[in-house]
Amino acid sequence: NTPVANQSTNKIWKLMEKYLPNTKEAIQSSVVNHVEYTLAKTRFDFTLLHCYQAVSHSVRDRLIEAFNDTYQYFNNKDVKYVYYLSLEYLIGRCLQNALVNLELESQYKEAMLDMGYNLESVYEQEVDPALGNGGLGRLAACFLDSMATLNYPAWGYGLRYSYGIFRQQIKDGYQVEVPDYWLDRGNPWEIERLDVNFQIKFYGAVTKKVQDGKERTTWEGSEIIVARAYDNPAPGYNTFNTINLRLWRSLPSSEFDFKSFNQGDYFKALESRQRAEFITSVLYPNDSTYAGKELRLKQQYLLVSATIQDAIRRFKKKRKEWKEWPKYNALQLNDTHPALAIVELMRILIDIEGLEYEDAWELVYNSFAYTNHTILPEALEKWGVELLGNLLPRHLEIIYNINHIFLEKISRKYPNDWRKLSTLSLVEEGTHKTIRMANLSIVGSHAVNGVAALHSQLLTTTLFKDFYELRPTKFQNKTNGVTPRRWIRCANPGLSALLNDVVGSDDWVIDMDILKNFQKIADDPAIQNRWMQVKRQNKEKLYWWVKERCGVDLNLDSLFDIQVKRIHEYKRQLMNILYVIRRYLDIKKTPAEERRKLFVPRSIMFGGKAAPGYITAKRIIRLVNAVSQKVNNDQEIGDLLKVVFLPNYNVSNAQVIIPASELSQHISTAGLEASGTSNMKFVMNGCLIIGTMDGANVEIAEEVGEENMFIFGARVEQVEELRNKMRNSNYRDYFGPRLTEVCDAISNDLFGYKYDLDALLDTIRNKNDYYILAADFESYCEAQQRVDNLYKNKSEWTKKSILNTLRSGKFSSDRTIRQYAEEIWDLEPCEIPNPSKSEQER
Ligand code: H53
Repeated sequence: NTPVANQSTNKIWKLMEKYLPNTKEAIQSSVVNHVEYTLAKTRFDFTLLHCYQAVSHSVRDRLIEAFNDTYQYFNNKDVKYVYYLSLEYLIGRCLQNALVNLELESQYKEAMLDMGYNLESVYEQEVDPALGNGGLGRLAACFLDSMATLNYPAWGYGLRYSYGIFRQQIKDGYQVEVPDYWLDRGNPWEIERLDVNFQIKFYGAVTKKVQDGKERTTWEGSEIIVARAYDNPAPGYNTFNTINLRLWRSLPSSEFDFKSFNQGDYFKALESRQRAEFITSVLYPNDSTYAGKELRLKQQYLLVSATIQDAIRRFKKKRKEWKEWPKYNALQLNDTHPALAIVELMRILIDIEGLEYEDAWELVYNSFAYTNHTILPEALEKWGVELLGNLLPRHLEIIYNINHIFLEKISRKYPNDWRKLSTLSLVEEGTHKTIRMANLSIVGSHAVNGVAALHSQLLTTTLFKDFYELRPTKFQNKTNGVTPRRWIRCANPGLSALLNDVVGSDDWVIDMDILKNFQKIADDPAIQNRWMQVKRQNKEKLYWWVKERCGVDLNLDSLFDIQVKRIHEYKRQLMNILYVIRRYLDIKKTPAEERRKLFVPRSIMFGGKAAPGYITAKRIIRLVNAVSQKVNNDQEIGDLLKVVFLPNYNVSNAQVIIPASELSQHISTAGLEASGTSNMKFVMNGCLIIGTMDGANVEIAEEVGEENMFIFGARVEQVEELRNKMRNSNYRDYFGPRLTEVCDAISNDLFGYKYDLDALLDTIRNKNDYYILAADFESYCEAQQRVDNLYKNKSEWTKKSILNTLRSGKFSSDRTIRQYAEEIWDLEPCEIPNPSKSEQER
């Protein structure tokens, strides 16, 4: 690949230095070029989908210019990088986001309209890349947006699953999972890097040899596959910086099963090639529970090994000494899923680069940091030593080594404290011996953080108490955040225009804190009116969405009350639907002429996926649909109450649902939701929260004021006592009369599906009600009453809605990322000069 002659390469470079112009004509010609030359379409077989593809390619061209320049610039400036390692990225649709961030949306809108296309309907053609389950994956996507926008030199690393999270259909009220082969129409956003491939080894054996008086360990894997890079540019807003999300895909290596080929066993050899491709084929659909499957461990190791090899290759190009590794590299673990990266870097440094153990450890320790996202015991990853030792024998050995050295330190510090030794150990002893990935992550990292103040505090006082006492300065808090670019600017154009007028510019898009300065507008009747109009338009959009997908006609004057999130017992969708039944029964009991006076019309919506194996969660969906069926068809009720299950909740649907909501529910058992992030999106969009003092709700209350929310329920300190009270007592003693009546109605088959629904109720009746639903039910009902009372006063409600938005600045992921960069990564921004500002012809 040597260039033919210097002169001609210079010529190429000169030509490449030019940027695509963004005039209407230039945009149109680039779109048309892609229609003709990339898609090879004629005017006779050209559809809206092709239009989307051509527009996306044309936008991608512009992204690539920025993306190439960005890393070139970073490289020249010799910067430190942060590597964000995550098994999940829930990025959602790309086209609008890219146009907004490149500040080209209006130009494209005009150019497309002039050719007869409405850009919004073009957006609708895009399928969501849904390579994540819920909060953790969406957080990673918001972080990429903020890292790019704040000009941090960053790389996102993940896996390119062929199947993202399943598509949810509702059949006869039950969830049905349909595979999401999101790549079937191609993916115009990614850049396949045919030349970026790394070998990944599995299984095999470890051997020790003495070389020059030193013991050298080598690991020969017996299965070798390849990880290939697919790059996904992530543009910043109001900057030319565009960073990369590099996703790995597993492929067979060329040497793959050479033996079978040579022995003429063609089919056996092909079979093993397919096994290699299978590794990145599907995302595990569990949120906050862990699947101890070998395939999942292979996925984790593939991400980790390819990423570390890539980072090392990049570092080696700098020709620095190894001791400078932490100065140039920060590695952030998004939960314990990529925790093997710690071990993989140790292995390479010791076995391949020949570093001494202690020197290698120092580099690892100073570059790694770990974010914990949950204290739920069922989510904590523990790999059986047999499984781990079989798949990655050398890694298990290194883990034992790390543990040995660590426990020696502990026993020197706390002699004979067996309890401490056994809780701190990386190894959980027992009939089924396991490796605790959280302990490994803590021991191997210089910083450990929780994702909201309450959660971080709980980590240090409960789950990681002993680690905290050992080294308190290691533990930090980084309250989550969400990007205002996607969650206001893209999702809520009406509110964006209003905020532009209030502020006098669109500066709030990169500096949400300035909104605080405009709080006096909350009382202004003209602003309030406009605010209500915006909400009304968003409600209309959702109205049509619901009508089309659920066949339900909502009352636009009703209160839009929404709970959308993964279905989980701790999130207590069950409490919400039991309250809906309560309300239904109360309406029925009230004389018809008094109903409208006493009850505010409500449209109560639920949405979210249940993990395919989580039966209780699936029954909750069944109950919501059973209630919906009954209530929506009850002539007596009319539009006073509607209940809807919104199918297939995902990022693009969230962008319609959230801006339309007036009340949103974040009602987890105190102490169990680490942070929550949709609560932040709702608040930004002027939605009032009904919620418990859990996760980031606590900080939202601090920022917007408790008087602007509907807080209820037990506080975290009270939960254990309430549980103790219920333990070994009959549910009839702890159910209040209101809850009893509701459960009896279900058991008396008012909604049908008695078998499923009784089994569901048994989780609160006969299983000691671990999530203290019964204990919180009364105070929840009271909070709901306060909601009704306030909604009757439109002006007061709107005032609170406005204040929620204006005081939500803290929850921008820009704030979060700045804190990570300054307090954990020690990372400086590096902004590349914007050519549009220096080049007139652009
Ligand atoms: O992570 C979110 C939190 C949320 C928490 C969630 C999460 C997952 O989505 C998956 C696994 C896990 O351990 C935690 O439940 O509270 O907001 C982002 O931090």
